[in-house]
Formats: sequence, C-alpha cells, structure tokens
Amino acid sequence: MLASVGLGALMAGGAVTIGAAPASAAWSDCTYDYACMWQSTDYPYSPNASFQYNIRQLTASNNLVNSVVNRGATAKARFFDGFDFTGAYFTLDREGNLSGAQWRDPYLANGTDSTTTPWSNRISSGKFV
Ligand SMILES: [Ca+2]
Repeated sequence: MLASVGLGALMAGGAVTIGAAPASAAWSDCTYDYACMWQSTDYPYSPNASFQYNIRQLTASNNLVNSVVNRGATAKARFFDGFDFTGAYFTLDREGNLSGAQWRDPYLANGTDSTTTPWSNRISSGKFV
C-alpha cells in the first residue's frame, strides 16, 4: 500500500527526476585545499591525480589529464608539461578567488582561458605558486 501511495505522489509530481545521477561526477569531488586532475573531460568521478603542495611527477596519469580544478585555499595552481615543474605551463586561480579568474577547466583540448594551446594529455607535474 505504501508503494502505491508513493507512486501516486511521484506521478502527481510531474517533474520529479527518475533515475539517480551518478553519485560522484563533479569537480567538487576534489578535496578542498587540493588541486585535482582527471584523465577524462568534465571531472568524472574521483580525481585520477591530485596534490596539496605539489606533485613532481605524475605516474599513472602522466600525459593523460584532460580536466583540472584548483580547490586550493590560498594559492594559484600551476600545471607543467614536463616533470619537476619544467617546460610550458598554465596557471589557474583558486576556487575562492574574488576576481572571477578561471579556477577550473573541463576540457583542456582547447586550452584554457589564458591560452588557446591545447593542453589535453600533456600535464606531467604541478604545484601551487
Ligand atoms: Ca607532459
């Protein structure tokens, strides 16, 4: 009886969303105070790599990152083409910035707000600056 009541309420609701969204599929899956990287675009599920201070060499995700977010508490995050913070880089502001500057990017293949150079499958190290 309860089940049928529930269904009736659901149908009457009209715009109720049926089918759960993925439990975890957002940049917010990056722990606050970290910068995070995903191998896929649009930050799906848990990050594939992250750092709270820096990461000198990506391992499993080296040259495979396609979306990034900076949830750092105070600093900008810089992502480098080479190991040990070498080579070309781009910088993201932090989530809590008040300037409106970019602090995440869901699709590195077309660059970032600061560059049109493609950054898909390229990041090898990163640090807060
Ligand atoms: Ca690289």
